[in-house]
Amino acid sequence: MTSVTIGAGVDHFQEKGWLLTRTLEGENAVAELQAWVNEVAAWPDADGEWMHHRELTDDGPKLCRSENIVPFHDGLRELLTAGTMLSTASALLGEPAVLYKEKVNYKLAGGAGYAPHQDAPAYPFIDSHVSCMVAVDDSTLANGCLEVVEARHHQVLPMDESGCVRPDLVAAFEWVAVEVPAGSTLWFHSRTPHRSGPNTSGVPRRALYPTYNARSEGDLRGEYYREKVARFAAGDGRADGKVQVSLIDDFQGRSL
Ligand SMILES: O=C(O)CCC(=O)C(=O)O
Repeated sequence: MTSVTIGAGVDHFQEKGWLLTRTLEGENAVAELQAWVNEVAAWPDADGEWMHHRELTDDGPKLCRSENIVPFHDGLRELLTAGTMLSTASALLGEPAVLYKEKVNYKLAGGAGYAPHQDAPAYPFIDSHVSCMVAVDDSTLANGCLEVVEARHHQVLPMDESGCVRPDLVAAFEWVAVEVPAGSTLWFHSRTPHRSGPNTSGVPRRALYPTYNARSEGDLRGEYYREKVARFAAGDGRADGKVQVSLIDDFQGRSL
């Protein structure tokens, strides 16, 4: 897979809190990425290794997220832990980066959206981190692309009881929908407010979401997943009929 470099995008990222880059060039590279994600989706539900989560849609249960993937997939490990992805994360953090966590959000037809939130409160152990969405399929308004608030990445905002941005702030913000073509990447700061709607189209909106932290804070990926599995096992989850996929309650999907 070939990739392009970030260039002068660092200034845009610092000012706005987000940046769109092209990660994969050519139809073959996108088709290969889609094939890799199909492979992950076909993995069986496993004990304590990768994690699959499912949501209830009007068409029945559907996969909504897979996590802890790179130890088990060579192609995705190479894409997310080396090359352009790692160098872009390092450029945006201003120091060498290391992968903290990774997931696929599938948002298949009829899949649910995400309430307005910042990622920072969901990530224990690290202060300096950056996330992105690598579009596996074209991400459009109809299938639930991300919406961001520009230039509001300087502080953690007041939250409601679910860990999402307080409704009065949500209403006051100007939300910008960012459509992302397959093979491109939307980078966003860990404090950039973002949300997304449900997939009301007939086509999937799959995306990879790697998060990177400054390597100077340590390689904490293993610790993150140990903590997450422990919190889920301890029932530190939702009792409101929604699926718990995160350490905050941003996902709006119904549980099976
Ligand atoms: O995939 C989406 O639509 C939003 C994902 C998101 O914000 C998250 O997983 O925290």
